[in-house]
Parts: sequence; C-alpha cells; structure tokens
Amino acid sequence: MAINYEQTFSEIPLAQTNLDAYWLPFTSNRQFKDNPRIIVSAEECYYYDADGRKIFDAMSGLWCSGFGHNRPEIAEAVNQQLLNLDYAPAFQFAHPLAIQLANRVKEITPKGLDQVFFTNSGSESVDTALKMARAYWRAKGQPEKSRLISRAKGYHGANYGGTSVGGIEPNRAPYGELMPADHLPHTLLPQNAFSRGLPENGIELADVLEELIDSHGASHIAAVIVEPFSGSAGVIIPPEGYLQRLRQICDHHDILLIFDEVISGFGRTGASFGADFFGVVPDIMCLAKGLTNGAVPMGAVVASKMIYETFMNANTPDHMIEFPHGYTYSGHPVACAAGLAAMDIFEKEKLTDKAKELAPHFEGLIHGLKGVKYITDIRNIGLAGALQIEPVSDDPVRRPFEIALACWEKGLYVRWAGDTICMSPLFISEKDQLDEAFNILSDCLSRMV
Ligand code: PXG
Ligand code: PLP
Repeated sequence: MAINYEQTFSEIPLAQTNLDAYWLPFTSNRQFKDNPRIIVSAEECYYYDADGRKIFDAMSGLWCSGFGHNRPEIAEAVNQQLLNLDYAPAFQFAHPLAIQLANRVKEITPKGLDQVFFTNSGSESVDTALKMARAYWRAKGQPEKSRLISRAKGYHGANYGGTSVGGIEPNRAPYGELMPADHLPHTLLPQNAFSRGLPENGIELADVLEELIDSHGASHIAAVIVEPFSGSAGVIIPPEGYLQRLRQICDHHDILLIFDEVISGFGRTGASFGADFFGVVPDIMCLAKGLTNGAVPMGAVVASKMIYETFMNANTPDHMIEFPHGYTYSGHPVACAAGLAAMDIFEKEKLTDKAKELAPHFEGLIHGLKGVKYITDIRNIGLAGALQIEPVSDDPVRRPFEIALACWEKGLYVRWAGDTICMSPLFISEKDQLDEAFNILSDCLSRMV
C-alpha cells in the first residue's frame, strides 16, 4: 500500500502522535518529549515546523546542507536513480555513478589525494580512515606502528574508533574502556579570546606531538587525526602555523596525518577544504555531510596514491581482498546520484566563493556581539562561528540551551553544544537574512540570566 504522505505529515494532529517509541540521538529526550520541536519541511534557508512557523536555519541542518534545502536537482537525480538502479552490491561489483563520483571527489580534493573509498557517514569515514592507517603500516611490514594520536575537544563521530580518538569528555565517559589513543592539547587559549579568524598564539602546542613521539617512539605511532578546525566543540580554530607544524612533525617521523574534514570540507571555510584553506595536505581525508548536501547519508575517505599502492603491492594473489573493510551501502547508487548532483551544484554555483564572500559579513555580525554579558569568547572561520557562554555555577549547558530555545521560538535555529552556541549558515544565505538572524540572537542573548 502506498504511503499517504498527506495523512502522515499533516492530517494526524501532532498532539495525537505518540513520541514514546522514538529514542533521539544526541538529544535530551526527556526535555524534548515535554516540548517537541518537529520540523516538517524545508526550503532554501528555512525550516517549517509542525505549528507552521518559518525558522531561519543558521546551522545548515547539522553543518551539512550549505547549498540550500530541497534542491530540485538532487531530488530529480535521486528519483531517477531509484527507478533505474536502486541498489547494487558494493563488494566485488561497481556501478557507473560510484566510479563517476570517485573521480569527481578526486578532482575536487587537493592534489595528491586520489583514491576514494565510500562510506555512509562521517563516523564511518573516521573508523575507515583509522583502520586504513593501521592496515597500511602492517602492509608495509611495520605492525608495531599502531598507536593513534588525536586532540582534546576533537569530535570524530560516534563509532568506537571515532569515540576513542574523540576528545569531548562527556561523549567518552559513559563507555568505559575504549581503544588506546593519546590526545594533543586543544588550542583554546584565553589569550586568543575574541580573535577574528585564525588566532595568533599557540603554534607551540603542536610541539606536544614531539613529546608524545619521544615517549612512544615513532615506530609505534600509526597516525595523527585532527579536524582542521574543531566544529562540534564550538568552532575551535588552530593558531597560525599550527597545522603546518603538525604536518612537518608527521613527515619527519613518518607518521600519517589524517584530516577529519566532515565539517570543514566542501566550502565551509571559504576554501574547498580545510586542507586548501590552511595549505596543508594530509595523507588521508575524511568526508561526509556536504558530499550530498546532507540529502542522502554518505561519506568518503580519500587517501594518497602511496597508501593505495601499498595495499595493491601486497604479496598476495590478485583474487585476494587487499583491504577487508566496507559497508553494505558503500557507494550506494542513490547516495552517489545525490552526491553527483550536489557536486554539480557546488561547482556550477561556485559555492566556495559564495561562502568566502559572505564570510566577512558573518564575521562582522558575530563579533558585533562582543561585550554582551556572559559571552566570554567569539570565534569564526569562513561560515562557521561560535559564542562561548559563561557557565551558571557548574552547569555549562543551561544558558546555551535556554538561548537556543528562545531563538527557536522566535524563528531562528542555532545549535547549543556544551558551553557554546554554534552557527554555520547556508552558503546561499543573503546578508539581510543573516542580519535578521543576528537581531533575533542578540535579542535572546540580552535576556540571558
Ligand atoms: N567527524 C567530524 C569532524 C564531525 O564533525 C563526524 C565525524 C561524524 O559524522 P556523522 O555523519 O557520523 O555524524 C562529525 C559529525 C554538532 C554536530 O553540532 C557535529 C556533527 C554531527 C552532528 C552534530 O556538534 N559532526
Ligand atoms: N551486522 C550483520 C549481522 C551484518 O550481516 C552486517 C552486514 O552484512 C552488518 C552488521 C554491517 O552492516 P553494514 O554493512 O550496513 O554496515
């Protein structure tokens, strides 16, 4: 029986909908169920909720839909694909769109990153990259090179590998023992508060990597994984020269550098990738989100030819699998269709340039909030920014939560996370839409207690 969308989405009054069965991810379920926020449709930069309110999306969904909601080009491509090839086995077979999208991603990503492995999310991209790095050293005959180094306050998704290298403590604490990983210090320094763009101080924090290498020995370390800028922890931007320094140290000690570009990829910084923005090319890059503009779940890991060739040169028969890893839905035809359509939009509309053009206006607006009571720092890069809010006694979450809910009530979606309010507006936002969004935010901030 066909689904009656009219009925599903509008005729059943929400008041009669039972929320009990739904366990929401990364959500305060008890609070949510007392006061549900139900998004029923979207268009361009706006969401519409179940009460018919129009809400400006200042987060690109969850950092993923920067090219505009409900793009007809993506809808059309997905529709066509579902009628032509709904699913093809990903193991030992391929289909044309996966091959096309791999080439497309290879072209868009920095030179030297040539081999594209598909996943279904950022979390899967991270776990794939970590396994790839460890298997790479084994393939080279150095199995003891297995340790992983990441950074405090880093977010690398919710799977086991990503949780282990993750550096946001509340995301790790409930799970007990995880994979061993060492964490570099984060780069959030009080002397950098209210920096516009890249902060000046703190390049020496990269040198802690040398200390970790001294204590473990480079021969025991597989890879360093970092976000070019930390998104989830509240847009923490590395100081000038920091990522270059990490790259130098990794090169010097023969350690792989992985950039987790799940948020920073596809234009968010005003360059195509964080790697382009900072001028540092990693050995492996993790992607997701913008790859399909968020329309269909998809991720990718892009690796250097050197890594790929190491697997391909294994001394095993050609019919043996070189990298025993992958997902049922790796390179799913429908996701590839969405990805190709999204990449068309990204390139044809020069959305990286659009983000770059809008970024100074966004910077002016967000830093215009300096001086508001309880705001202890403001950070921005490209079209991403965060406000740091002074905790109420020992509860860092309460104020951001109350601010974001007040904004939502007034038709603005911003994200609250820890002691921050984050924003990552769509690249197609207009200046006056951002002005209006900041009017609402400013009004809600002024009532903060
Ligand atoms: N790595 C990074 C750097 C991310 O930002 C992931 C991995 C995991 O991707 P998936 O697709 O498995 O969620 C992410 C995701 C937020 C927020 O506002 C951030 C993410 C997801 C949802 C919310 O903090 N980042
Ligand atoms: N669990 C079981 C029992 C499976 O058979 C599979 C895949 O075949 C998985 C988990 C992994 O699922 P996916 O490939 O969608 O990640």
